[in-house]
Amino acid sequence: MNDLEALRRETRDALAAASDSRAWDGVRVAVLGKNGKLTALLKELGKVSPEERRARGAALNQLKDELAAAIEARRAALEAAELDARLARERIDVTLPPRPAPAGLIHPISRTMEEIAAIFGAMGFAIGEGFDIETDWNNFGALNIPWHHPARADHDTFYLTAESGRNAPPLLLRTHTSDVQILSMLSREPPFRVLAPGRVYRSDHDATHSPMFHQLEGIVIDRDITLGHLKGCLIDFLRAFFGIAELPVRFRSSYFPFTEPSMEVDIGWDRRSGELGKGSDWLEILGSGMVHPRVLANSGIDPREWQGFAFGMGVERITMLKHGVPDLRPFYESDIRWLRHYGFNPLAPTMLHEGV
Ligand code: 2NL
Repeated sequence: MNDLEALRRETRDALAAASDSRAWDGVRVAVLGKNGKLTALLKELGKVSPEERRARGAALNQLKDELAAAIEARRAALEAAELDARLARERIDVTLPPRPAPAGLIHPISRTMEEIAAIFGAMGFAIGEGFDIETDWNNFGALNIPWHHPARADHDTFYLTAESGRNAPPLLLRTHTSDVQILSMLSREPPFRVLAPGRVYRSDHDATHSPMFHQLEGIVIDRDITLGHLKGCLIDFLRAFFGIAELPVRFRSSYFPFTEPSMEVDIGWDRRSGELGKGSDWLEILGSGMVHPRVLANSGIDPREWQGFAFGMGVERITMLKHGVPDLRPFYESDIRWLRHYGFNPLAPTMLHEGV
């Protein structure tokens, strides 16, 4: 019976040493397989003398059950260990903060344009578009700007002489977005309300002037439009845009060739602290007026039937005021550090119900 004891030890040692399912299967086959050692011993039982056969048979069967149980137990232990290892390897910590995804930022100029579009959109304005390259007529002539007006001088306006040729009317880079209103008056049937945001160009370059900048103009054409409509509309806009319910607004008589009467619009602020809505100083924000009857007639609208008001503002200027941006130049430098400071989250878009 010593051979059975030896097989028991040998199998138990081999099982303990089997550290994965392949090694384990090797042990199983070597013991219980068709040519396994225990199988061989059982086959040899017939050669044993009848007196010994009973006892040896019982011992062999007991050993077979015991080793089969040990092999099965080792299989379960190896499987559990492999599962544990896999769970550890594939562990996901759902409490980890997500890796920041590069989302980009909205440029403050774009943000201001969106906010203004949201405010005037709620008042029923449509967005209009024109062309950066315009005719002299759409930029100046239709707007009642005379030939001798200083804005038409070529030290103020970029003329595209090569493109327009000697006998063709001069082309230029638009100096304001008024071309949009001219095009609107030509293409729409009154009544209408159009907002015109866009790039404009002037031959001017220093710390406070860029040769390209952004403007936003608006026009309302309807029957019986009065200065009261202009004032109510612009007061509402300025209070919504700067987020100050009682923001003081002052209308001051002025002159533009395309409006009559014309008014400059100021808001109250404190010059020393720079705080808007406080103090007793005034800050010019936009220009406005009742559309000149000649401008209406120039674009095919009968001034005896229709009238309206228009206004215009510089987008950089009001952005700087609203967000305390001290310098104009970084607006066009694409410096990511500046944008990180002054830019806006694209996932938190402009929404009017929160106030802009
Ligand atoms: C300013 C002043 C203004 C307008 C723009 C306009 C356009 C047409 C007819 C009449 Cl087609 N007016 N635009 C009117 C008044 C003022 O802009 O300070 N802009 C930066």
